[in-house]
Amino acid sequence: MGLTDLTNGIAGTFGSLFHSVTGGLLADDTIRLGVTGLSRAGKTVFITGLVANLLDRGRMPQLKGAGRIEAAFLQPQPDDTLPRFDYEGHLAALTGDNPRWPESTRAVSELRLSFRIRPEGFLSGLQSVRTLHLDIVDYPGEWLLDLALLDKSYTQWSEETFDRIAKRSQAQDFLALARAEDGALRLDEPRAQALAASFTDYLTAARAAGYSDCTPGRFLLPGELAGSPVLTFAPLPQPAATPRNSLWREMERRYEAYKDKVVKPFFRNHFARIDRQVVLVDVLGAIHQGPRAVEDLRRTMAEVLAAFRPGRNGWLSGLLGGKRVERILFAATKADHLHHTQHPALTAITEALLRDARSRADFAGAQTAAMSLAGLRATVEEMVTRDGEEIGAVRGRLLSTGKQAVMYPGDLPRDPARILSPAREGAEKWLDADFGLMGFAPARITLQPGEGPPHIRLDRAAQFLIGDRI
Ligand SMILES: Nc1nc2c(ncn2[C@@H]2O[C@H](COP(=O)(O)OP(=O)(O)OP(=O)(O)O)[C@@H](O)[C@H]2O)c(=O)[nH]1
Ligand SMILES: [Mg+2]
Repeated sequence: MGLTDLTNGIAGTFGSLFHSVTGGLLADDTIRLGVTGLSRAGKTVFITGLVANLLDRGRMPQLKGAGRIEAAFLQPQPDDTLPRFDYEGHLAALTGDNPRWPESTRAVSELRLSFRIRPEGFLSGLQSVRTLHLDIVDYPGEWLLDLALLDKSYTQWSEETFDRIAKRSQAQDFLALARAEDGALRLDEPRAQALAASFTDYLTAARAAGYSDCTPGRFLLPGELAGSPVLTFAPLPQPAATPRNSLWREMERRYEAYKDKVVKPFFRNHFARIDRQVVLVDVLGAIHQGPRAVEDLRRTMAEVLAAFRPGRNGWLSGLLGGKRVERILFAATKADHLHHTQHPALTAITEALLRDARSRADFAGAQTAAMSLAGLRATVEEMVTRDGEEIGAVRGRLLSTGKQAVMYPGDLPRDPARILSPAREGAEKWLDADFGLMGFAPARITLQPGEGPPHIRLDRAAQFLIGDRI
């Protein structure tokens, strides 16, 4: 190595050092964190609990870099046209004098939490305090299901929908109406509206009955699109001829407009910009409802998570252009219904339930993890004696009566197959057990200074999601 090489090498080293120092000074770091899950999965409670515990970190021992955070504060979000996540309103509901669960939200919203972080290590004297923004985006998991529509023509979508809902009691009124319709006749707007209304009624009833495959997603959450043509369509059997201006042709056109004007903008404006993702799943709720609900949840989640394997969808992979979600956390929510000794079983069932989808996401290069958590812990643990045996239970205040009650929901099997196999095989009931669940109300709490509301594993979740950047 000659002298010039040597000096070049040294200059190079100093150059990159200088660069990293000034880089730290100039550019603020931003993580865009998506939080999703099907309706009632626990998104609002999770975000509220997470933000409260990131602002006051007394209950976050597993967040390794917490000691370096000098300050955490809420700031105006970067997107001016998105509704802000109503953190203060939801926190007031959960921790007020008369604590209650927040209202259902069912739309996209955003919140920016910023940290001032002290540098550590041998460069700490050179680097000044840096800022990390955490932009949290809450959006319904049902919207990801709409991705599957992009690959389907109106004819395909109609056929598949009819196949899927043919046997469901909630769909019979709509099916009768749709079968009586002649799509070849000229469009009559009141008839189109009646079909769309009946299809929406079916979706609403199906969701209430515990089905999770209720798409198109925006039919249940129309917002400002209510009554517009993009939401005034329904599946129809294809008639032999489909002349111009026929009902069938117009339905097809509106279905395509839904894809172009509703589905694609969501993926382009929100989904494509997400760096890290939390997928919340109410596994306990489905187990409580029975094998059919578990199987339905498994199939729906596989479809939801297809969005994280963009290679399967040409349009989406073109949009992302190689950008990938870096980390995905799959979390079973409401784990405070179980004594902690049962949490490993719940996590194992969640992993098995999402197995197809998880390996896909892994394949796409994302780092994944699964855990059981509670955004707000509404219970305390208690040992009870049953048939002469000590078992771990939980105690809390019942939603229904306001009275204290002790609950033991049943023995979750260590082997997930004992839950998933009967579900796949279409069993009506669990063979050897019932999994009871009680609805608990949030407990009244008095917080010490520096402490957020009680939770389960929000610190581990935060460590996985943002720990490497703190
Ligand atoms: N015990 C307990 N219950 C919870 C927890 N998180 C959510 N829940 C229950 O689940 C319900 C739904 O939670 P949300 O956070 O509103 O769910 P979401 O996913 O935002 O629901 P939508 O806004 O309707 O899509 C709550 O009303 C509670 O009854 C938790 O950590 N512990
Ligand atoms: Mg919500």
